[in-house]
Amino acid sequence: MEYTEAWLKYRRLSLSRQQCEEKQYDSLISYAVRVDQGLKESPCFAVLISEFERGVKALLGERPHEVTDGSETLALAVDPAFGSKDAYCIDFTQKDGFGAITAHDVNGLLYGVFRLLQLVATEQTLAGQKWTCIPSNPLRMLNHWDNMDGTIERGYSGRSFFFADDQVLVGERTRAYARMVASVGINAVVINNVNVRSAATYLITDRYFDKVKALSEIFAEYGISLYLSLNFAAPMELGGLTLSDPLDPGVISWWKEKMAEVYAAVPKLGGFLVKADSEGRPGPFTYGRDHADGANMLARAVEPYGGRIIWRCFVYNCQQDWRDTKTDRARSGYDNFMPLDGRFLDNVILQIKNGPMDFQVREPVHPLFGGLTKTNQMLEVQIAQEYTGQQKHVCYLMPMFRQILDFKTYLPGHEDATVADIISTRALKNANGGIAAVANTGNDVNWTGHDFAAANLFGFGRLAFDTAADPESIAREWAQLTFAGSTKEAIDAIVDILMRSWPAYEKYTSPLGIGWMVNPNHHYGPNVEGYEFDRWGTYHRANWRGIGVDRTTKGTGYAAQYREPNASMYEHVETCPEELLLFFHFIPYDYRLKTGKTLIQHIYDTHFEGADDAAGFLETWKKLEGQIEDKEAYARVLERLTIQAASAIEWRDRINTYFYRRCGVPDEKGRKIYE
Ligand code: GCW
Repeated sequence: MEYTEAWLKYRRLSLSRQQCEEKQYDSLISYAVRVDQGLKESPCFAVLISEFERGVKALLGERPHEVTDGSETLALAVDPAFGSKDAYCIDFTQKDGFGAITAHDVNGLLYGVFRLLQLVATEQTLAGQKWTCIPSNPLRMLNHWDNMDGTIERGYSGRSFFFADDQVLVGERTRAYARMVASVGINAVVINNVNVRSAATYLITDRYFDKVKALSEIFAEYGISLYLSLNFAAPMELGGLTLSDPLDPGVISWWKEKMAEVYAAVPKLGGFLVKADSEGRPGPFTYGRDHADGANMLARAVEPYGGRIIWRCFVYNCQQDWRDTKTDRARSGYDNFMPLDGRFLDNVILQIKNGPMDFQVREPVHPLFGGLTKTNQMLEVQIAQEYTGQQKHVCYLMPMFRQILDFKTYLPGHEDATVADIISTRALKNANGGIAAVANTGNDVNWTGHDFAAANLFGFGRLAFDTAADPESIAREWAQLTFAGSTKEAIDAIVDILMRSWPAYEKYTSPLGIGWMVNPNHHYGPNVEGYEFDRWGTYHRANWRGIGVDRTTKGTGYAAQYREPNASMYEHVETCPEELLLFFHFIPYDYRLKTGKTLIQHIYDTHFEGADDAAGFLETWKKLEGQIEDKEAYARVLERLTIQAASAIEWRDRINTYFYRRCGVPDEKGRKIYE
């Protein structure tokens, strides 16, 4: 086996005929298609029918057949009057023994089919039930950081299945991937790393057009648009120009011609993702231009083809001096992009990381959300667990993402607008918006290294489709689908581990929102001062008195970038949410938290608790031996939980020892802290 089917196993149900009838699964066997002839020719249509037949056959043991004489028990229908793009409704309430999936379009019908199969696979009763699903976000995207040599930047699941040896790979696994992510509603994928170097710069040349086109066509069958990351210096590297100034007429016409060529060869391309002026990548700053100049120049070049430019806001000074306490990396996104609000063209979307730093286990929400009022925006999260255990530790991120999506931004004129309202285009009435995740897949047999990390891939798709979805329900559904055939006790335990995993990871790593404390470069494992004297702007400022960064008006002023009342909330120690206390304030070790504990005691306690939690996950798993049907998955998870438990102890001891040595205050409970 080269790869698992992940949550698409469709294990044959062990229900009696009567149970199937009670749940109304018998109505899946004869179906009629109510779809216009033109739409039937769309690449996605054949796929959705074959998915439906294949899934029902696998689950119920009988292949459904199409009827045209009105005797069907299930209708698969496209009705453009229903909902909006990609929407579907699964309805088993209309008349006895009859069901329907009605979708706005063919892609919506594909999503409806996958969802119906997932409902059956988890043995839900269809009779009398209705599921109406209108996607929250227009764009539901995965960003792969795959390099053309086959490595993956921040990849923890093996090598790339899109590239090897500077070639584009198109094969069975491409299709299996597209199918898997489409089954949870993903509709856009960037296949190459945002750091576009060497061969990847040539993805927009005839060296790769055939393969890129083939890939885009497979993706299209699953309703997915292919996007590429772009090198801003391509006019120089490919075109032999002496500059890539976005206002230079030669550069402008080079891009126009280039895009004409690209879209002639790959007409289905959705557009491009751009990382510019960030961590050494080229960009408009070199020419004294700003990011609106850069993004709009490209946007004009792709506009005739319906293309989009997704422009990242991860722009900061990575040559900082740790002695400088005024420059604050957290401020940089807002400082660079807020003055440009309103200048971006309609087919530009700014892609903003969830927090102002870089995917730490806890960060405040990026202040550009709610700041920008006239700009298309996308949220960028990271399911590749760069800073959350690198898929060796279990860290289920949907509870974190829900908090981010639900954050109230106080967008002017829309007092209740959350991040979800902004990116979905509901609050701003933008042309474009959505959510992207840095992907966590590779060519490992289980796709994601840790079997449990697939819950983040599944969950991200589900949450992107429905930003109000409940993380625990998502986890349960994922566990039931992936570990089909295992005991109820096992499923419950998996859900419990997932739901406790982010809090556990937060407890045994850096405290109260301060972040970092990881080993430089690879970012795995504890190193309290690993980034303290470095150039990356990632400091915790711990000394003998306390720890934390003063980001109030007396400090770097970052807190003031938020809309009121958020700015005041963060400005004052009393109102700052405690989980972010050290992000915003320098706090003495003897400061009393709301629990009545001192800061130092809180640090000790959480680190002991977190390591105990990780040990508990392993114990639980050991007790489940024999209750997980897939023995190989059981063994893989056992190995990872063992690594995590040991690593959590290392984190606990290093952090506790560091602070004990700093302040000399002993643990009230007298537990072992190394001198
Ligand atoms: O800080 C980081 C990661 C880089 C990544 C960058 C980004 C792709 O460590 O590996 O580069 O974020 O988001 O651009």
